[in-house]
Amino acid sequence: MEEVALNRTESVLVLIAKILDKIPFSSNLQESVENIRSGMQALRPPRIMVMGRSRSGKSALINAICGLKVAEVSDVKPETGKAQWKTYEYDGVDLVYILDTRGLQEAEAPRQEDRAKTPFDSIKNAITEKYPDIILLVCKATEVHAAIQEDLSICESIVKSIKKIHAHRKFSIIGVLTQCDQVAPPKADLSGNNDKDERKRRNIDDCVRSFYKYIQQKEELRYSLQEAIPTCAYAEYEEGNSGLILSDEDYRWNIDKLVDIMMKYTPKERRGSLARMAHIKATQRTVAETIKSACVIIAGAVSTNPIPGTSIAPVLAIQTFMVMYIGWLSGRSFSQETVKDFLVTSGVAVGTNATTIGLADIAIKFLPIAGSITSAAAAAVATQGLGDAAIAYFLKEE
Ligand SMILES: Nc1nc2c(ncn2[C@@H]2O[C@H](COP(=O)(O)OP(=O)(O)OP(=O)(O)O)[C@@H](O)[C@H]2O)c(=O)[nH]1
Ligand SMILES: [Mg+2]
Repeated sequence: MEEVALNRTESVLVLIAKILDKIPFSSNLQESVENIRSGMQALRPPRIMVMGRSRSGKSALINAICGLKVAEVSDVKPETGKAQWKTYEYDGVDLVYILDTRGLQEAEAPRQEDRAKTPFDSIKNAITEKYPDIILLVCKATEVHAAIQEDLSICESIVKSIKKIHAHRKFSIIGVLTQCDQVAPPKADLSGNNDKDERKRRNIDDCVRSFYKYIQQKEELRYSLQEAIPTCAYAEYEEGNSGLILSDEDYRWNIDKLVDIMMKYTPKERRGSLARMAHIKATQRTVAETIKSACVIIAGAVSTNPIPGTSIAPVLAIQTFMVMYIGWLSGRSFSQETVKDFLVTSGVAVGTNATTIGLADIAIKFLPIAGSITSAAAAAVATQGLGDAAIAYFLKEE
């Protein structure tokens, strides 16, 4: 019975929550408890709000950050429709939630398809429903001086609404200058060393300074503005859904720096999901190690306590959670399937049929006495071994 229940993702989380609740506050396990709790909180993709004029390169930027073609880059006509949180996925797994507020300049004009009176209302509905983790304020480098004041005024009223609705939340605004390859002189190389290249970079720096200054002039934006950064997002991708970036056609510039900045200003408990989205192995590994260490400590501590209301071994629940989590960090789904895949493919469960493998198999492999472990040390060692194997499997260096 327990196994059936545990096969469901939420049941694992419920079990873990029960285990953590039983641990007395202010014990020396508190840090590990907190790390697991914030790990659980982070189990949703990051929410990124992208504001910018039509054709400024918002969709291209999202793709460049993910390193995948998740968003449709519009070729000629600006897309219309209501602003809503959209899920972008890879391989059928949710990666990131984007609120794309297209065409700021048109924001005041009513549109028929939308039940809300104006696009501004529909943006307001979306942000009432869910607050953004981070806001990217996008402007095409060559349009910095092209009447962006009005755009910024609209951004300001949107940000004001977010602050009113989600008063207790903190969020950061990052200014992103896009399409910097288009800044004069035309043929210069963004990372090159000759005079022309340097002239291009100086021009880009000028654009960044102006952009930053313009944003700062808006009071509501000033306080949340962290940095402004120039980028180029241009790249070609494989055909089909969520195609991978083609390395021969990868002209991205400064995107890694943008992701670093996003990481820096994202609350700690949300960094894992950001690293997952942007495929940053180093951060994924750091977060995985933190979760693993916490799980090892908690597994050792609770190995002899039964979970109230079930006869499942707490160590088993913690190990399952840990493997699911490390798999999730690598971009898989947070599910039993991910655990099965690891057990079968990594050779941990040699000779076991992939379709029938269950938690009992994990227990047999890693717990000296499946279901009723009695030694804290053995539980910790088994969990450590499993965690290391999962990190090696899901987050191996390329
Ligand atoms: N040269 C160059 N072109 C870019 C870059 N980023 C985007 N583009 C091009 O700019 C055009 C618009 O890009 P999108 O990403 O669709 O712009 P958007 O802001 O999402 O547009 P809407 O969804 O219509 O509001 C496309 O033709 C892109 O290929 C860049 O960094 N460099
Ligand atoms: Mg777009």
